[in-house]
Amino acid sequence: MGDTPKSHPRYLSLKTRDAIVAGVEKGITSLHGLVAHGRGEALDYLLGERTHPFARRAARAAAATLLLAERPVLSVNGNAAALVAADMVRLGKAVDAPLEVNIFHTSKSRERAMRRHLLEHGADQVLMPTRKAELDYLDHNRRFVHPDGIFKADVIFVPLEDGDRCEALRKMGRDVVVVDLNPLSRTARTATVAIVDNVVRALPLLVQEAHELAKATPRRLRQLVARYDNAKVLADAEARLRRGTR
Ligand code: PTJ
Repeated sequence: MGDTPKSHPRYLSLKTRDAIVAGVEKGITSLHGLVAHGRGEALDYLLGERTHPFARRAARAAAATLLLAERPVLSVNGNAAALVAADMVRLGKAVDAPLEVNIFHTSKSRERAMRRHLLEHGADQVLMPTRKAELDYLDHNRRFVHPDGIFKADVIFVPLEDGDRCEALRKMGRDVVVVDLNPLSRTARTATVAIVDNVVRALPLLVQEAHELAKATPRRLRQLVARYDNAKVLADAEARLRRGTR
């Protein structure tokens, strides 16, 4: 995949780009996903392409929130499927949550390709959107959900997307854990927990946190959630972003 030598100073970034392009070629990622990825790259560049303490704090609270959930569901879109399919599967096993395909840019063939891709990466079960259950407050494709998945979930994990579904789910009383490189986005601002980091770094960290907290008592998990301050995390992330590469 690609022809980037390991010695290239931007090797990791270029390999991630190869993965998103491969997602488009495999019919998993939309062309719009390339544009979204470019925006993410620019923000990641300003964040120094590394995981900051504010993202670590959020990842810990995110893992605790998912472990405490009664019906957690991990939502997957075309970009997440291309970049972090194996880690999404690992996270699902670590917090005992099914994966559910949910995309903005309507395409049945892409939904099917994503499902195949997730199964190839070890998923036991992949829930698909249906016409039997719809989320409130949304007029587009992401409102169609699985009746036993997102529709009934108390906590939904949403890696990188635009914010209207996060807002809708919050209005419906659900907790939403997101990954988004943009601390100013509606997704990050309306989420219960926002991990401001690249999904390619945030997902392995989240899996690690979920494993580390697996044996924690519910009391300890509730403490972690209660002490978490999403507004502070976003303020720290924004301050870091504004400092840029200096
Ligand atoms: O597969 P679909 O049809 O559901 O479409 C998915 C995309 C991502 C194309 C769609 O949800 C979309 O258009 O999203 P936006 O509005 O471009 O928002 C994407 C957000 O994710 C932006 O805030 C980006 O900064 C952020 N982002 C992009 N790449 C990454 C990222 N955040 C974390 N890690 C990344 N690699």
